[in-house]
Amino acid sequence: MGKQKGEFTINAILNQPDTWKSTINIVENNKKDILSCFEDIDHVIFTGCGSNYYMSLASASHFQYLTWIPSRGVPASEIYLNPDTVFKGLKNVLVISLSRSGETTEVVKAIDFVNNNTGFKTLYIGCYPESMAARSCFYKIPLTGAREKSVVTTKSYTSMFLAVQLIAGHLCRNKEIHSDKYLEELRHLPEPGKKLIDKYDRALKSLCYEKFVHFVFLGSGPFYGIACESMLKMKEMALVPSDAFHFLEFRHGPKSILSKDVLVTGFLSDTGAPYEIDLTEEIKRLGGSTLIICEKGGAEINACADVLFETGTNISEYARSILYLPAIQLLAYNKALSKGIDVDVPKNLTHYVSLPEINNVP
Ligand code: F1P
Repeated sequence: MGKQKGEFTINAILNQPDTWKSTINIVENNKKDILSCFEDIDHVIFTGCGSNYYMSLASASHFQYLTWIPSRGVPASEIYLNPDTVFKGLKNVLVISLSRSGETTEVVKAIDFVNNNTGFKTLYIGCYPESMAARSCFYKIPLTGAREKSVVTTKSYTSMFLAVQLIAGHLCRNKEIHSDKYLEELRHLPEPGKKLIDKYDRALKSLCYEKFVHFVFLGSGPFYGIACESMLKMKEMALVPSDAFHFLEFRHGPKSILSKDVLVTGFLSDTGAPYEIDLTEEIKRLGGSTLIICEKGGAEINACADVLFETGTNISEYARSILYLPAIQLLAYNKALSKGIDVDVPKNLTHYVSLPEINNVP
């Protein structure tokens, strides 16, 4: 029998909690070596392209919050095109390259630049230990179990991000976080992950995604990088316009696009919830449609959410953010199917971007 439309992608989405288990084993079994990469490190730069640039943003906010090591996410190209804007004034930097393939040209060039010009150490996190990026980095954490047949990244994203979160948990210095509890929450994510994927899958059947022509994703703190990745998934899979903003930024111009055909998804944070709910009420008043994803609803949230996805896990917000992504991966997948798109063959995209040399440029 031939392959079903989108089969590779949907399998990767549905099976991701099993892949998280293998990620947890790899990080925990190699903990000593992995943590040695961070000895005497004062700054961390996360870098990558596409999804993995957005993972860099999410990783930097989680990493700094937990470890108190100043951290930043930058696109790989900025490292060799504008190095002073990334490195000037920094000492003892670890550059962490996030790349599923390890073959993306900008990522490889960024690592070469760091190796040849800075004296800083580099760490590869991705799925291919023999790739150019992995071979050029000083350290590597190969997550071979997270490889995907699909072009768009789903389970590799959440697995690589989980690896970063586990490392941050082990290096945790934030007194507000109980690191043992945080690590336990991460190690148990596959269980609620499975249940939630099932729940989202059923809930999405009653969402009329066909009618929406524009998707907006809002998130603050731990959820901004997740909002950006959601925006990219919607573009790559369903070929629809999509945007991502820090939650409260939506008031400052972007709200002008609102109509009932625009679906605004809000990832509610614990700290910002009152402000985020207030903005969601405004979005409703201005005629937008709303999907709220949060840990727990309530009267106020119910009143402003057209659709509500509750995780209901009792997991702290910095540990549960990857549980929000499968909802959007499934939304994008279903929106694509409703348009007759085969997401396994996404328009204009390849597994990674390989560029020819351009003469006389950095
Ligand atoms: C990065 C990437 C993907 C994107 C696209 C092209 O690849 O930009 O994020 O979905 O298909 O490649 P990699 O560096 O993680 O291998």
